[in-house]
Amino acid sequence: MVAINILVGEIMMRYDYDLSRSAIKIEQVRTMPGYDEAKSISEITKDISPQEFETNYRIPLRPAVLRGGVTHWPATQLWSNLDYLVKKSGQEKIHISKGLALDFLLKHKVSKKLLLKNRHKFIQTMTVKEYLKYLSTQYDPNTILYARSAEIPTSLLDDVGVLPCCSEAEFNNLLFFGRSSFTDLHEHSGSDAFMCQISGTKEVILFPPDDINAKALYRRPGSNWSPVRLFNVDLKKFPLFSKATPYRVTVNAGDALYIPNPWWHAVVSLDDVTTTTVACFFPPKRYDFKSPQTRSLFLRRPWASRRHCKQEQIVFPSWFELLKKSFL
Ligand SMILES: O=C(O)CCC(=O)C(=O)O
Ligand SMILES: [Fe+2]
Repeated sequence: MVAINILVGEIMMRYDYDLSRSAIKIEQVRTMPGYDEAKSISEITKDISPQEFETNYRIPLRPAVLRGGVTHWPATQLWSNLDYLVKKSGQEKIHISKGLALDFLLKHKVSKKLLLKNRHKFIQTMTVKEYLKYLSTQYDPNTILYARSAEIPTSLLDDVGVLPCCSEAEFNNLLFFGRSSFTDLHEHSGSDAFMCQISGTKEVILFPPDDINAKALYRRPGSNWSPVRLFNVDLKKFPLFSKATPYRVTVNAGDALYIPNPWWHAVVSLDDVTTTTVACFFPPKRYDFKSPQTRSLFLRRPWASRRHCKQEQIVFPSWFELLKKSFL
């Protein structure tokens, strides 16, 4: 069976996936059922103390936007100047994804192994200079090229810093750099994150990771992507989506959005300009075992998760509790 699946996957891989999809616009996302009723999330100032942030947000796993949270990073002053980026990092290589990640996953129903093996089909490598040229003078809204989850060019690393309310956390930083970008509905498989907006404005639609949304977003065990496309929700295929409970927030340049594990979120550019986001991933202070994604994560990766719980002094629930909550 496994061999057949791999073979079918290999054959399907010969066809390009949906490269013809044009850029997703905020107006399309606004047609999503429940968009107008979406709740707002807490807004806090950047000088919140680490203790307050931990007690009110990290431990209860509540999202919040830190207005002006990264204005002290040099990147917020420097990176909207494309000449600066060319001068500083023009010759460095950057990985660019073609099309929408979820198009690829849904169309080919691929395993992670196969996905990695065929990376070259949907990830293109170019220099920062070439990519900037594409964004500024050769941009075509019918071909989505987006530096999604790319490594930050080494020469730009000094332009980003930490967040004082979370300064002890070891961040793993990734870059989202593009124009009219859209990232499909996903969650971070056990990591907390700060979405730090460096230039341009984005809107984020979030859903709490509870049982209602697991059903409404058609979560499949083992996957951190929802198959529901927020820019074109097919209620015939996904009727339970009408039960989803969205939140939404606008993230401006200089803001940092705290996305606790494992909240669902999708991210769309609000304007047609070059935008940069640095996503900082870090280990959570707490896991919520009431969430179906967390239970499934711990059942899938028991030893890594157990070690992590020990390091972070999180109480690891009994196997019986995990199984009971997952299947009953
Ligand atoms: O900016 C984007 O396109 C996606 C960002 C994101 O998903 C994140 O910061 O976790
Ligand atoms: Fe994300």
